[in-house]
Amino acid sequence: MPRFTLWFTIWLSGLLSTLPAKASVQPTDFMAFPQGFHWGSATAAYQVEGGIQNNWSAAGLDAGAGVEHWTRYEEDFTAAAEMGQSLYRLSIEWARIEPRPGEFDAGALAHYRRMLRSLQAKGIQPMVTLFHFTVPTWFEARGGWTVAENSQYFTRFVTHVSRELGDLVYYWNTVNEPVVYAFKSFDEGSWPPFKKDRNLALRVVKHLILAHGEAYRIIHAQDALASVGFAKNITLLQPNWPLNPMDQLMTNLQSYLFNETFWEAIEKGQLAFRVPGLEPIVIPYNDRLHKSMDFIGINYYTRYLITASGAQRTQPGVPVSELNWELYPEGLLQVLRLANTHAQRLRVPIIITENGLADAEDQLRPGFLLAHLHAIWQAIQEGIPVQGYLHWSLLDNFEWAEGYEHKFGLLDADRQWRPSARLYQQIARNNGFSRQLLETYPLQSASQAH
Ligand code: IFM
Repeated sequence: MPRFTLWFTIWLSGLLSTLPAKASVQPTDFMAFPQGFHWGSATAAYQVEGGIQNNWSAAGLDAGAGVEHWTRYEEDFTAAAEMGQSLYRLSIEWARIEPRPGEFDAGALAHYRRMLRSLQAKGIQPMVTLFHFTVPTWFEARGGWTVAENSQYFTRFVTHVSRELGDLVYYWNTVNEPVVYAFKSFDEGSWPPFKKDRNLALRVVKHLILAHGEAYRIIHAQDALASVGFAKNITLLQPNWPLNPMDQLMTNLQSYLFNETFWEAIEKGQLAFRVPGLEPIVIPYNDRLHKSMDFIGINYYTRYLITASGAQRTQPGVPVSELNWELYPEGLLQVLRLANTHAQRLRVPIIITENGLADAEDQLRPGFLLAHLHAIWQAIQEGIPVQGYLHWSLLDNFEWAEGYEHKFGLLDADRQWRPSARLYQQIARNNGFSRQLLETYPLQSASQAH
């Protein structure tokens, strides 16, 4: 192909990728979900439990008493069950289980067993996350995820937990939003250990990819039938000026790094990511990594527009959450189409492991919820195998460096149901929703606002 034609084709396909997702399916009178579809919600230990000493509390970002989920889990799970939820995602706090290297706390483990049993008694299947941004202080002191050899400590923890809790768990997430963690903690420097070194961030991505592969094999050695994946944040990234080839180029680079490296490494069992001036991520073929994924977990929140300099912008004048994240439900359909290309290659289903927004007044959440569920329903009509939706979050919680100000919960910290919790209950119990309901709670989306 002549060089000009090649560049023109690349540029044109970049341009076309920025068009709003074309709905292939129109809403029907009742949008039914497949039988057995999982309705649920997600939390993470440090954000809700309270009383945890780890690298965050040591770094001055102490979640304190949390929202006392550690002691109030019974009533929280009762609320989830009443809401019609059948899947609940929680994380196991490594610092509780292994407060000192090699010393495992049987009491903490027994407590998590009680929590898992309580879920099961209420007809809710647990999904357990093993690394959700927090580590014990002793692990951080040894260099944490920046040191390749330290992964052995994580795999020792995974071995212990999967042996002790495996009989109660089918769904596992090895890691949560690994690339977000790597860049917040080691490039942006806003999360512990507050480093600003892009090469370190890339190294952490590499170590987390490899740690995932090991954890996958360890869990499967305990239970061949377990379903093991990881929760990957996928933000829809589009060029700020769709006609500008430099914006397109930077978007492609960021999409690959932030959204696809993990999936690609697992599909091929190897990775070679090279950007001039930065440390490459090179993983030679590794059979423990190859195809180490039983489902694709997606955390979807928003979209960013990417400039040639690499900045991530929010379109001005569009509906946003309290955290200024654009509400862009159409993006979820686009993300699901992208994920489906990987799901087809690996022959695995997809689960939305997180989706939600900060909205204390619950003004946007009902429309947000319905619009995103509508996008999922459309994806399912297109044949994309989405098997579950977990709302972030069941409860208001500790939003990392932002603290407690922003409210993501279906329930508030006093366990009052927000109106959207009732709405979610209605949807989960009916396994779908009517067009009339969808139209009752419109969410003015970004593309409509243009
Ligand atoms: O609170 C976080 C969660 O821990 C990971 N995903 C995004 C959520 C909202 O920021």
